[in-house]
Amino acid sequence: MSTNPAAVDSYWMPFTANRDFKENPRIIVGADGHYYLTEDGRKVYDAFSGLWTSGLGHCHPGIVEAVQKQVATLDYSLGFQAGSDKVFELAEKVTSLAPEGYSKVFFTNSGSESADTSLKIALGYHRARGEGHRTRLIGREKGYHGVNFGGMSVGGMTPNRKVFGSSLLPCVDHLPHTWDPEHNSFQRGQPEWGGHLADDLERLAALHDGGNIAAVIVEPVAGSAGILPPPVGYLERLREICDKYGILLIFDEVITAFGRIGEGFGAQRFGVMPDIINMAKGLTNGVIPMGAVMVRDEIYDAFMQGPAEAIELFHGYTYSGHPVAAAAGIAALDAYVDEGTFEQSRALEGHFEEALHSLADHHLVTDVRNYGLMGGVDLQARPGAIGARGLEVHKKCFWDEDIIVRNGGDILQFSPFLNSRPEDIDMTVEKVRRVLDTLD
Ligand code: PXG
Ligand code: PLP
Repeated sequence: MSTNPAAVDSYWMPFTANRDFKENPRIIVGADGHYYLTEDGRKVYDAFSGLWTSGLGHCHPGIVEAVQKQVATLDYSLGFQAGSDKVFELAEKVTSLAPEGYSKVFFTNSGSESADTSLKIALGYHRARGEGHRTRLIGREKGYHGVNFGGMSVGGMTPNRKVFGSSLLPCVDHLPHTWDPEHNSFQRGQPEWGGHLADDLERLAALHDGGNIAAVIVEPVAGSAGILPPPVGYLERLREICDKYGILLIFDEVITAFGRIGEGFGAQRFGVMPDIINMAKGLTNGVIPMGAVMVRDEIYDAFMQGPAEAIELFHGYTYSGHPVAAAAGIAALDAYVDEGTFEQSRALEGHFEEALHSLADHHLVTDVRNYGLMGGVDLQARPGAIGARGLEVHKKCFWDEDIIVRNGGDILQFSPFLNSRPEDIDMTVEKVRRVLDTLD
């Protein structure tokens, strides 16, 4: 059985080389636990756990049951001026995983929407406090905050920006990224070198006056750009400088939340508390699209003024707090706690690091980086064909080794299930090495 060619042709795929894909489509029809089922009847191991989404594995029984029950009970509820019981319950559960001081959650449908929501909340917060002149937003080179206009503007992935350059938001600057192969290649965990790069925020504060800057947004560990852990002291320094000038610090934890780096949130792992935390992906284990923005109490409180019957934040999505997504979220968060998922993830880190770095001796590998259960392996680009070698690894892994390995250009990315077994990690690395050995 195979999907008919007209159907394949009808779909414009996201972040995909459409013409190349359609020559030999990789179509997935089912999933169970740590495996996908392909259209040609193979079981394919998922070494990327969805798209960083599905740390508990696919079709988790507790989540499946919660979704099935919810869709038959309350399929949709308006979320403006009324709301489903499930979304309130989920909000409380999210805050229960957070450090003290974060007691309010706004729901979105994706990480991209979370990014734009967080930037709007930052601007609204300053304005509500009489500092509406604080309009400048600071992102970081190689940052990824989704693909909507706000997130794209503060983001720093060149291919995602270049076509839209003249339409990006004004009043945005970028901190330098922290990857420098001369100083921190083949680094295990956090690099010792690079903490000083946070001081660039002082330079921007001097240039614009820190009092004009609304927010700084960073991923605690940059994900999409190829897994760039923060240098030692870097996040602490950002927090200090933000405090000095009254700038809000936003952590985009779309990847790093919910156990990917061994805690509920990366903020806890690094011991650095931002003002706003963005999340998505693991919030529902990827089962139903959902994102969220969690804020410190004083941010919410700043909006709560004026007549009590007036809307405080003119922002929201038709599907904000969708009851079926909320039910999936509740079941996912319960599973994380009941199954000890964050502890499982933390216990696997050391093995994952060793296994991934065993690829360092391969002649095509130019760097290996890891933090928590996030891993990146850089391949030497084929001359004149950037990204071709990475895509070839992805395709050969799929067809010849029955495994999904994600490539972002020539960077192989690894996002093992949080409840993987050590032998699953070894098998992944073995298969990747076998494929690398076939490349010219
Ligand atoms: N912020 C961060 C930090 C992300 O990692 C988004 C925002 C956007 O989320 P949505 O749900 O709108 O896609 C992301 C998403 C990869 C990969 O291969 C990473 C993402 C998505 C797809 C693939 O690294 N990150
Ligand atoms: N476009 C139009 C014409 C709409 O009516 C709406 C929502 O009502 C939107 C866009 C926004 O859609 P969503 O709330 O799903 O983001």
